[in-house]
Order: sequence, then structure tokens, then C-alpha cells
Amino acid sequence: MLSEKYKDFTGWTIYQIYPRSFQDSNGDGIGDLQGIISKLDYIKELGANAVWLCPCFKSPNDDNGYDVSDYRDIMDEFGTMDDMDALIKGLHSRGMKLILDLVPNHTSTDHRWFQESRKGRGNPYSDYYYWFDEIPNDWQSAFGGSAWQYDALRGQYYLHTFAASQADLNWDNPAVVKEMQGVVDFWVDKGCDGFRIDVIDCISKNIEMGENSHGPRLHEYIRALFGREKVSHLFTVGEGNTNDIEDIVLHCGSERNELSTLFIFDHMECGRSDKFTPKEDSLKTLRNHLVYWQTETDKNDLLYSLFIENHDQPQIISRIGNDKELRYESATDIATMVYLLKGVPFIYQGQEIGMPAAHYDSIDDFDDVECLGYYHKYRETLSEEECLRKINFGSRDNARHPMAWDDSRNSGFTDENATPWLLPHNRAAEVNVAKDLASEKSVYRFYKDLLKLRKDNKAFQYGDVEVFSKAEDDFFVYTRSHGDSKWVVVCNFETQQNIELPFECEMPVLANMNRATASGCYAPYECAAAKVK
Ligand code: TEU
Ligand code: CA
Repeated sequence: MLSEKYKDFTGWTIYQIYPRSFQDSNGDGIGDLQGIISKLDYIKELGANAVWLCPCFKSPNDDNGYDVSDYRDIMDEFGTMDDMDALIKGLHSRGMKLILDLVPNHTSTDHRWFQESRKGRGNPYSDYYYWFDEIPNDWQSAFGGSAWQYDALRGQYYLHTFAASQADLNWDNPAVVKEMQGVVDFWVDKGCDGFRIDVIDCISKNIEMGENSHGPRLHEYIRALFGREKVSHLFTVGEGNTNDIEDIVLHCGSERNELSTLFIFDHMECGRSDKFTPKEDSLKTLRNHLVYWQTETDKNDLLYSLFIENHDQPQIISRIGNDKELRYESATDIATMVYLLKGVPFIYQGQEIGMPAAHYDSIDDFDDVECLGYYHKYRETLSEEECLRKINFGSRDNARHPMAWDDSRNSGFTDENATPWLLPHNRAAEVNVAKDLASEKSVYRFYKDLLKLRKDNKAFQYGDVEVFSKAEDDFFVYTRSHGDSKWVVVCNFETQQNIELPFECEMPVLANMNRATASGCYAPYECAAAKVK
């Protein structure tokens, strides 16, 4: 049985914003906090009651904010602390919550701590990072190349799990733990209601044993951050690289006083080897992963994070849906499949209008440090065309192109005569908010109806799940029940078929095509939700 705290979180819907690409308010081509404030009603109208902001702290933006140079100040391009205070006020006045993106594993090498640490031994910051006279092992950076960088000033090598400008913090140093506790408390005191924690599993390492994550003191460090009375009310979601249920219980069991939930990436491309090569992923594999984790998290009274996109992932309708002639149908079908399940829903900006993956013709159009690293590696053996195909498939820029608000030049993201930091989406004229809202087939309005159905019925939040379809079926049928309320959700996959239900239902209250019954013939990507009599 879910704890009362976790049950409350299943009533949240969290809208993830990549601030750089959401809305520009001052015509410099870069999204900012005032731009987000101008869109809060759009987010609330959708039915989201919380916003997760990707990092907006001071940063040189080598990794677009995941390289923090000051955790207690706002990135110049995004605005000022006054703007952040206004955003927090704007959210809270609408009954909405703010979730910030904490990056505790590493800082930018521009950070004062690193600049002091590299001056040598004997100063208070000397051991804030991992320093070695010689490279101690063959660890590789997630962005390609060695994870060890020589610093001439210090005369030693430092560890960087990600880019060389993202130096790993040494959490075995109690001063680092204290600094990060201070960062959490600073933002909680300013009104932050929760955190998404970046690569949480990496903060404990065991270099002698060759463990670059899930080290021996991981849970001690997570509890040091969130196992304190002052922050016990927070919603916390860890970005963890684990599919091991025992491990997940240690992170998120309600009595553990660590995290509320984890992003489990089993159903996503990322975290798998070679994310730039298409896989056999399909609606069927998505369904089977979801069923597995619904069962596992339910057995262990864990809060499951329901997500299918984020700022690191190509859009799911372009991976396993139909982002061309059946874009509306597949976007709404996948949304129904996922967001009426048990857990806490996350929606990534653009998902609510069925935004497809972008396509760029030249490597010069890309920005993402990860895909650029892999491009240069692939170019050693592959042609330009083969490289661009892989990069277009797996680049994180797919999800980072400016939000498409209308079909004007620059999609209403910034002034028409400004130059957006990243090329507008190549299909923005066809897929944008204004066009979606004017359409009979509005993905936004479908999401709004779906989220309202979930919000109005506890059965969809923390009710029991029973799956009726089988692992080999080309459709997904499950029920949600709580007390005397029982609902059925039917989601057909790519081919037309007859789906007979073993119980009587009322007329569907949610459907992406006109239908009078929950049983019967379903068109490709047709879905429905109905009350069971
Ligand atoms: O990503 C964590 C991570 O493991 C990345 O390798 C991610 O899985 C990959 O980029 C997917 O293609 C987090 C953030 O989400 C990412 O944006 C940051 O670049 C990274 O940490 C470093 O902070
Ligand atoms: Ca701006």
C-alpha cells in the first residue's frame, strides 16, 4: 500500500521545462524565466500542477546548465533572482509547485570551488574534487574520451564523468556534503517544493574498486540531503541508472527517508548502449516494460514515475508511434496508455501537442555536447550521411529545439528578427500550439481531458491496476479500481482489431476517435477509457 505522502504525489502532474527553449521574453533568442512566467496559465490550463525546471543556475552552458558555476544564483541568460522569485510567486499563486533540477555530482570548472581547488593542496577546497598524480583507471566520459583531464595549474588529473568542464565533486569530503545540504536548504527557504536530482547514483564512487556509481556511501549521502526533518515534505525524483528492484527499494522505500521516486529508464533508449542506433522498440515493448514496473513497484509500495520523454530523449511518437499521417492518434494513444497508470505523471514540453523529433541537415545545426562528441567518433569510420542519420536519431537536440507556439518565423518562441540559440524545429509550421488548438484533433485538449479524468478519480491516481491484455497482444487493456469505482483503459496498437472486454462498460468518457462502446473494433492507435458497470 502506498504511503499517504506517495498517494498525494500521484495526484500531481509535473510539466518539465527546458528553460533555454521554452519562451524568450527579451528577444535574445534564448528562453528565460520571464518567458516561462508568461506561459504559466498555458501550463495550468493543461492540468499540470507542478513545473520541473531544468537547471537555471549560473553556468557557462557547456552542457546547457548541467555545468553549474554558482548554485545560488540564476544563469545570466535566464534572468535574475528577482525573476526567479516572481516565477515562484506566479506558481504558488496558481496553486502550482516548483521542482528544481539539482546537479550534485559535478560542477562547472568555472565554479569558485574548482578554481580554488586547482590552486593546489592545503587550501579548504583542495579535496572538493578527485585529484590524482597519474590516471588511476580507464574510465571513459559519458560524452566520449577519457574521464580524466590533466590540469596544468594543479599538476594533477581530475575526474569528469561527463564533459571535461564538468568536474566530479568528491562526496567523501564532509565539506562537500555540507555545501550541498546548504544548496538544498537555500532553495527550500525560497519556496522550492521539490528536486529532480541529476545522476544521483554517481555521487558515491569507489575509485579503488573501479565503481564510478552506486558506491558504498550512496544511501548515506542521499539521506544527508533529503533524510532531514526540514526537507521531509519535499517531492524528490532521482535520475538513477538502475533497473534492479532491490536497489530501487533502497532509494525510494517510504521508510528510507531518501527519495520519493526514481526515473526508471528501462522503457527508454537512454542508458542503453549506443543510443544512436535504432532498436526494435515498439508499442508492445513499451507496454511490456510498463506492465513489469507497475507490478514491481506495486509489490514494493513504491511511487512509479510515468514519463516517456525528457530533454535527453528523441520524441517517443517518432520512435515507436506514427509521427506523420497518424500523429494525433498515436500521440493520444501513447498518452492514454501511460498516464492512466499508477504513479506520478511527467510531461515534457511539446509532448502535449504531439511534437515529433526534429531533423537537421548539417552537423553545424546541432548544439548538444553529447551528440557532437559521438559525431566526431563515428566520423572516424562512417560517412557523413550515415553519421547524420545516427545523430538525428539519437541527438538530445531533438527535444531541445525551441518550443513551437505558432507558425510565424521562429515559431513565436522569440522575436521574428532574432536568431534562436538552436534552429527552430523543421516541422514547426505544421506542428505548433496555435495550430493544435485550432484543430479538431487537438493533442493538447486530449491531454487536458485525460489529466482531468485522472485528477477527478482517485482510481487513476493510486487505485489498483489489473492488466487484461497479454504480453503478445497488439493492444493494451487494463483496469483501475478504488472502492466501488472501476475503470477500463483500452489502447490499440498499429493494426485494426477487435477487442472484446470481459465486463460491461458505460459509454467511453475519453476517446481519441468517436466510439459508443469500450468493446468492439478498434482502428490503429485508437484508445478509450470507460467506467465499468
Ligand atoms: O544525464 C545523465 C546521463 O546519464 C546522460 O548520459 C543521459 O543518459 C544521456 O545524455 C542520454 O542521452 C543527466 C542529464 O539529464 C543530462 O542532460 C546531462 O547532460 C548529464 O546528466 C550530465 O549532467
Ligand atoms: Ca531571453
